[in-house]
Amino acid sequence: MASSLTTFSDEAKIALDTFSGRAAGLFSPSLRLGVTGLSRAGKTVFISALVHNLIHGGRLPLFEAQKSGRIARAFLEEQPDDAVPRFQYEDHIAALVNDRVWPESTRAISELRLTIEFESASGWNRMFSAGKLSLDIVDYPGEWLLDLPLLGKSFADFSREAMAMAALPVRADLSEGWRALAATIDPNADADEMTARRLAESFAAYLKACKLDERALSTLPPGRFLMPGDLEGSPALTFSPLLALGDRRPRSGSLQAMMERRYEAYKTHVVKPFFREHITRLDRQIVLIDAMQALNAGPGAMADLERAVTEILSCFRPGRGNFLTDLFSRRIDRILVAATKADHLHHESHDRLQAIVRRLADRAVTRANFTGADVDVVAMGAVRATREGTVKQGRETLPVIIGTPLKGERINGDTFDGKAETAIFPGDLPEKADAVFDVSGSQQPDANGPAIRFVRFRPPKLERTAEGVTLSLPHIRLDRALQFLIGDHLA
Ligand SMILES: Nc1nc2c(ncn2[C@@H]2O[C@H](COP(=O)(O)OP(=O)(O)OP(=O)(O)O)[C@@H](O)[C@H]2O)c(=O)[nH]1
Ligand SMILES: [Mg+2]
Repeated sequence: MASSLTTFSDEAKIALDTFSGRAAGLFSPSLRLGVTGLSRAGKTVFISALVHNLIHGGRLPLFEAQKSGRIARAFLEEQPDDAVPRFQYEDHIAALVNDRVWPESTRAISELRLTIEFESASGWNRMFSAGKLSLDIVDYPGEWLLDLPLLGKSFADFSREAMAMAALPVRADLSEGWRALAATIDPNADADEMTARRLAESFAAYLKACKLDERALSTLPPGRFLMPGDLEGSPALTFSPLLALGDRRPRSGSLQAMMERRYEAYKTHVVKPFFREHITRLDRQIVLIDAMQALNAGPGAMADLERAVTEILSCFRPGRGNFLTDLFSRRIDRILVAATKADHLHHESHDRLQAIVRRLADRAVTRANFTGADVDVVAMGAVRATREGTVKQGRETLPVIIGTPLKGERINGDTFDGKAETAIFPGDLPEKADAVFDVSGSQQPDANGPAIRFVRFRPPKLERTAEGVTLSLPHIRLDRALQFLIGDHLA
C-alpha cells in the first residue's frame, strides 16, 4: 500500500526538508509545535495566551524555567517559512485585552516564531548550548487533520465507513436526506456532473449539521467539506461516498469511476501537501478539546470525540503498522491532550474534567495501538474569563463562577447584555468518568438534560499596574501545559 501512497519525489522532498531543517537547527535550536483542535476548540486563544504570558513574564509557577528565573527574555522573531501567513498575534491580543472580545475564527494555516533566551539549569549544558530556543508554532484548522487517515483508505473503504457512521443513532436523522439520495443512485450509471454535485452538496450539508452546537460531533472527514477555503466548488470537493460498491473495478465513464478519481485527487492535491509541508515537520503536538461542548451535547458526542482523538493518534503512531510514519522527517515525541475552557467550571470540578479527558485519551491510545510518544492530559483554561465565589441558596452554599456573559447568551430565559457581571452555578460533572461515555442509556442527546450548563463569557478585564502596564492574561494550568510541551528543552 505504501508505494501507491508516496511517490519518489515526495520522499526526496521530505528528506531535503529534514536535511535543511537539521542544518538550520545547528545554529538555532528550534522546536515545532502543532496546535490542533476542531474549530472553536480554542487554538487561537491558546497560542495568543501562551505567547503573551511568555513575553510578559506571566504567573507560571508550574513552568520550571520561568519559576526559577532562568528565562532572560522571550520575543517574537521572523518566522522560518516565507510562504506561510504569519499568526496575527498583535491583532488577537488587542482584541482580547483592549476590546475584551475573542478573536475571529481562523480559516487557514499560520505560523509564528517565539524565541526564548534562557540560562540552562546545568553547568554542563550552559557550556555547550547557546541558551536559546526558537519555538515555531503552527495553527491550522483541526478538520484538516482528520483528513490524514483518508490517505490510507481507498474510495471503497471511505464509502463503507462513511455509510456506517451516518447510520449511527446520533447521526441517523441528520444523514437521512443524503442516505436516501445515495440509495437512488446507481454507481454504475454514466458519470453526470449534476448528480455528483447534488450528492456532494447533500453530503456536505449533513456533515455541517453534525458540527452544530446541539450535536457537537467531531469525526467529520473530508475536512474541506466543512472549510473549503479556496477550493470551494472545485471537482476535488465535488464527490460523495457511494452506497453498495462492489469489489470490481468501476467501469470507466461511470459515476463511481468519477467519484473515485475525485476522491483520489482530494488526497493527492489537498491532504498530502498539507501533511508533507506541515505535519511531518512537527516535534510536539497539543490537541485541544472542547469537552464542555461535547459534554453538553451528550454521550453520543463524547463517543464521537473519542473516535476523532483515536484517529488523530493513529496518524502519529510510529512503526511499521503505520503507512504514514515513513513520511515523517521528525518524530513527534510528546502529545498533550488538553481540555480547554476549564474556567467554565468551578475548580472543584477540574479534577473530574481531567479524569474524563484522561479516560478519553487512554482509550484512544489503546485503540490506536499507540506507543512511542508521551501522551499527557490536562484540564486547562488558556484565558481565564471567570473568578470563583459562593452563593447561598436556602441552606446550601453553591460554588459559582463569576464573569461577564457574552451579549445574547441566555440562561433560564434571561438574556445577557454583555456588560453585567453574573454569578453562575454551572452544575456538577459526574463523579465517574465512565458515565459520560455511556451511550447505552440515552442515545439521543439531551435525553436527561445536559449534565452541565454553560454560557460563554467575555474575556477578562485586565488589571493595570500603577505605571499603566497591563498584566499578563490570567489562565488555568497553562504553565503545566508549557512545562510538558517545552520544559525539557529549557532544562
Ligand atoms: N472562557 C474561555 N473561553 C475560551 C477559551 N478559549 C477559547 N474560548 C472560547 O472559544 C471560542 C473559540 O476560540 P478560538 O481560539 O477562536 O478557537 P479556534 O480553535 O482557533 O477556532 P477556529 O479558528 O474556528 O478553528 C472563543 O471565541 C471563546 O469564546 C478559554 O480559555 N476560556
Ligand atoms: Mg482559530
